[in-house]
Amino acid sequence: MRQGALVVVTRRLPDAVEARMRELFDVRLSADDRPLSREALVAAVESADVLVPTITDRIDAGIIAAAGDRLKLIANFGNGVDHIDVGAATARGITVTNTPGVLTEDTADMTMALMLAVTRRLPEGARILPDGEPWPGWSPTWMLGRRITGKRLGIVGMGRIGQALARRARAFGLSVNYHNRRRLPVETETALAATYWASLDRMLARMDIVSIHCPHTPATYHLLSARRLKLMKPDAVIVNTARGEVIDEQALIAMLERDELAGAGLDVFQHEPAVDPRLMRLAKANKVVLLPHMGSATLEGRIDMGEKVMVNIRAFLDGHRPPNRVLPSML
Ligand code: 8YV
Repeated sequence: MRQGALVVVTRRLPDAVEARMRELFDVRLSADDRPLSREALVAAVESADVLVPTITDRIDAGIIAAAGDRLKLIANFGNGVDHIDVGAATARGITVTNTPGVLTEDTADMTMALMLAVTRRLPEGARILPDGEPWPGWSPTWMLGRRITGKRLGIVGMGRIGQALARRARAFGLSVNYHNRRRLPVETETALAATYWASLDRMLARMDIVSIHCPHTPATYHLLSARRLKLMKPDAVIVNTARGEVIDEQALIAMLERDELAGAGLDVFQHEPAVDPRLMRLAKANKVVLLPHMGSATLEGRIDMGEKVMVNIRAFLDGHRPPNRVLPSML
């Protein structure tokens, strides 16, 4: 890697991260924080030695093909890399890194928050007083939600975030169930009091709450298909803080409209940032809670993500293997 390698960052990052990047690298930062157009992204990969993208940049095979010979590292600001064609990058000798581990707890917190928001009707309740509706006072039968203690939680994808959710869920008195490509070691299962279901279908049919925590890969696209969603109990709730593509969103919407599921808490969508208008209508009818991809949105988390990005770039520029390399075989 030549001296004075140019690092191009596609979005604004926390001030502390940008300040440190200026000290460490010859860096071109985003002035206006707008998602880059395809043309702007092409221009970025033509001139950069290192690109720092986010989920808002679609780095497909076409973008990789347009990259200049200088581009050697894509240091993603984020954990999921489904917006990057890692195979195409690797084939061109471009290394890809991500930021695992530092958004685990924040995302698990947000999952619990969404779970409670749906079951205890938080957004609906929180609007009543500010909206100026007359409130005659407490009533034994008004605004009743559903208890989560004693219910069965099914975690789809038991990696770092799934396990962090399991720890929280236990404290809330939920029974923890999970489905994963690989069964966890027995010590981990015991520590989490988690029950493994080899069959996702069977697990779905028994759960009160299902929460998605697997990455989006070709193998998990619409993992929660129309057929599988129909296996769920009509009073069950689904929560997704992973990727919209893991659930067949149209099938989910149709079921929610027909009251074939009790509710959903969604932080991610299949065509982000576009959100299906039918979902908006369901939210207005208080059948779903929608968040604009806020799972990892804490200042601390974003600074930690920036740190990881910088460590990966520094190691790479100094000729070392960056700690958070993503290989096609990992996906
Ligand atoms: C990130 C996420 O903030 O890291 C991830 O995979 O989904 C987000 O919470 C986002 O991807 C930033 O690129």
